[in-house]
Amino acid sequence: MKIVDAQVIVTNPGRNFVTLKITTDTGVTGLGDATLNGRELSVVSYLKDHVAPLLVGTDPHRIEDTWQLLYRGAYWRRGPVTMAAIAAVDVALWDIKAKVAGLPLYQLLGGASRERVRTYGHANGADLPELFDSVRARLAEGYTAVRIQTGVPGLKTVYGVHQGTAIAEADGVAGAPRLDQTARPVVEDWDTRAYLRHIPTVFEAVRNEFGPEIPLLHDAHHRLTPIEAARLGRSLEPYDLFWLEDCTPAENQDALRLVREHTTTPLAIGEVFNTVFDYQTLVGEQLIDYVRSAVTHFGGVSPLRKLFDYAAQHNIKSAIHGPEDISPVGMAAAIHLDLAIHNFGIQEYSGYTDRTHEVFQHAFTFTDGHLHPGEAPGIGVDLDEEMAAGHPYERAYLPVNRLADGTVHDW
Ligand code: CS2
Ligand code: MG
Repeated sequence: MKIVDAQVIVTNPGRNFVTLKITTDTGVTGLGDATLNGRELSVVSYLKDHVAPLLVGTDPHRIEDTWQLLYRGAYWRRGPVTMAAIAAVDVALWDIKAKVAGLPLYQLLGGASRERVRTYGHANGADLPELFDSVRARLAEGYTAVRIQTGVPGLKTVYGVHQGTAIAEADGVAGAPRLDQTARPVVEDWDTRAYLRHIPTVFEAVRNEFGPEIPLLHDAHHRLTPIEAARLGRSLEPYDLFWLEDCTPAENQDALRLVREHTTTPLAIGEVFNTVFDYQTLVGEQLIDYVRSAVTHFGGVSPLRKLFDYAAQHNIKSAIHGPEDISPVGMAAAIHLDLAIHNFGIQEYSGYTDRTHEVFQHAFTFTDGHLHPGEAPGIGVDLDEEMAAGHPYERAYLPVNRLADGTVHDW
């Protein structure tokens, strides 16, 4: 079997998605997600100009060899662009292998370790009444675990909440970071002291309203120093969080040691990480509880499986990044992996616009807050190319974040 074509398809059925389609001489095709939110076209070029010519003529069954060739052979290793491109190839090749075997991908990864995959959804509100409505909406959709993000008094716009309107309602997609279609980043504002004062009061109110059972999560989105993060973790302990996410910019892995020493709130990190090397200290010293990398940004199913096996030795669980900027192709790959591994924790899932479900027809299903990859051979996603072409790329940025004096802060 040989690869005869590798095409990159860009479509915007509500937001930009980049998909690699690999075609073989037997007519079997495979899809991989290469979406890097806000920097999409860099991965398109990486794939089209540099990777596709290397793939044509090679054996699609040699997934590990192709992965190593693209990773080591480029000499310039790691980084989000490189690893998103490699991820797309890896997932497309797994899709082909599983289709040839006539099995859903999870069967090739060891088979199901559970009946279905628990997810969490996003609840957002500028203030408590709006937040409570949003939590109720997620519960009504069937979610059994909810991430809580709110506005902070005195700040106009905060991550997860936009201009006094819960993003879920504004964009029709739960938790979607608002993209500025005029192609300038939205500027949000930030005050760490105000945030640290406010957040424990929000969790107290949510627990009073919704009770002790429901798992609650929170994303600090890389904005705190280690000592601030330690304080937040400690102040949230009475509210029994499922996790506190990205409490510091975690590329400094040593920072988490201090956080860990001061709080028993579980910690989740890693959506911006690309390789196992980003986790060496964090996993090796058991400084975190959940690894957050996405199939799409971590080089694919092959290396993420290896990370999960490494994490398992340290009692750390999976929590694959699954916002709506991971396409249904990347999401499907994640769900197969979730179903197969033993140390599954939870899967993030915010749903997609109706148009996205039309463009990417998928076998995976969402019922009662749980996902299942379905039984279609491969990863179980088909891309309607004609429809995709009807929704062309639009330049869009993620927001940026500034302090009151204008200083750029982590977003
Ligand atoms: C977030 C993401 O889902 C999450 O936990 O941190 O929404 C993140 O902001 C986006 O994926 C950025 O593209
Ligand atoms: Mg996050």
